[in-house]
This record gives sequence, structure tokens and C-alpha cells, in this order.
Amino acid sequence: MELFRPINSYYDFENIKMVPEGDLITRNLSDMDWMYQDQEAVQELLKEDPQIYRYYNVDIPEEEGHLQHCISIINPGKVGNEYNMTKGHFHEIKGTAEIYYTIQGEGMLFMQSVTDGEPEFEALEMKKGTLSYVPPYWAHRTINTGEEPLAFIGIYPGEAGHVYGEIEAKGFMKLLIEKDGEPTIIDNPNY
Ligand code: PAN
Ligand code: ZN
Repeated sequence: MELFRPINSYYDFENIKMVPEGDLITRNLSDMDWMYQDQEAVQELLKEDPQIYRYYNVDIPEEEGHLQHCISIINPGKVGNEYNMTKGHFHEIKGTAEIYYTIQGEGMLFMQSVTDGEPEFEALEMKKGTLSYVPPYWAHRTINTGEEPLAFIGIYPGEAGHVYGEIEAKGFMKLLIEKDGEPTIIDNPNY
């Protein structure tokens, strides 16, 4: 058996990145433009195509027994009145959970159940120091409601895998918009 060696990663608070970078994945608006409601705002912003978020994956085998971990950073901003957010996904092995630990900024964690029954919805606040548990069978998306980057560590089973297609097509049942200056959860009219 080949032994995997212990490793450290660091979060560089000043430069808002993980060191070493590992596998860096960036998502610009053009990677998810159809996921926002206000398509006029999308067209305007696409001229610059801002980065919405990025995540640094530590290079760990995608195997049972290992713990995948990564640092995600969502830039502050909105598309129309909808806050910057991740695409969102559920795990290919739906019965695998995840821990999020917020290290910077503030936002919300949207979750939607993916059992055979009617989907249920939950939202949790995220701020520096929040340890959030995403139990098995919950799709998850993170949203930055603050003025600085929202950064969090995610830890999940090596074999979990990711499924994006269904959420890419339908979104979550709720949206998070700014209303009267406050983050407000509303029904997704297109769900
Ligand atoms: C996270 C997410 C990361 C980016 O590491 O993958 O925040 O979000 P999307 O994967 O939805 O683009 C995680 O939940 N991994 O399982
Ligand atoms: Zn996940």
C-alpha cells in the first residue's frame, strides 16, 4: 500500500488565498450567468465578467478514508439585487456530509434536501468562527452578503463526488436578495 504523507496548507489572510494553491478553480460570472434572475444586470456585468468565487482544493485522493478539504472564497458583490453565490451542488454519494468553517466575512449557507420526498429548505448564517454542519442528503450553496470576501474551509469524505446539473438547471427553491438594504430570502419564481 502506498502511504499518503501528512501535509499542511495555510490560509493567507492578507492576500486572501490558500498556500500552496493546490488545485485552484475559479468561477466568473460567465460560468454561471444563467443562474441569476436579473438578466439585464448580467448582460451589463458580463462586459467585465467579474470573478464571483474561487476555491483551492488540497490535492487529496478521492477515496474512502480520506478527507477532501478546500478553502472557498466568494467575492463581495451582487448581480442585480442577488448576492454573489456559488453554483451549489449535492454530493454524488448523497449520504455524505460536509463541515464548513467560516474564517472571514459573512454570508449564508442555503441547503435543500435531496431525498425521494418533497425537497425541504434550510438556511444558516455564516460569519467568522461559524462551524456549520451540512448533514447527508442536503444540497448546499454559499452566498456572500457582506462587504469583504467570504472565506470558509470545507471538509468532506474523499469519495463524496459532486453533482451540479440539477441545480444548474433549476436552482434552489429560494433566492437571497438585498431588499431595503437587508439580505432577504424569497421564493425562486423559476423553481
Ligand atoms: C465546497 C464547494 C465550493 C464551491 O468545497 O465545492 O465552495 O462551490 P460549488 O462546488 O458549488 O461550485 C464543497 O461543498 N465541496 O463539497
Ligand atoms: Zn459539498
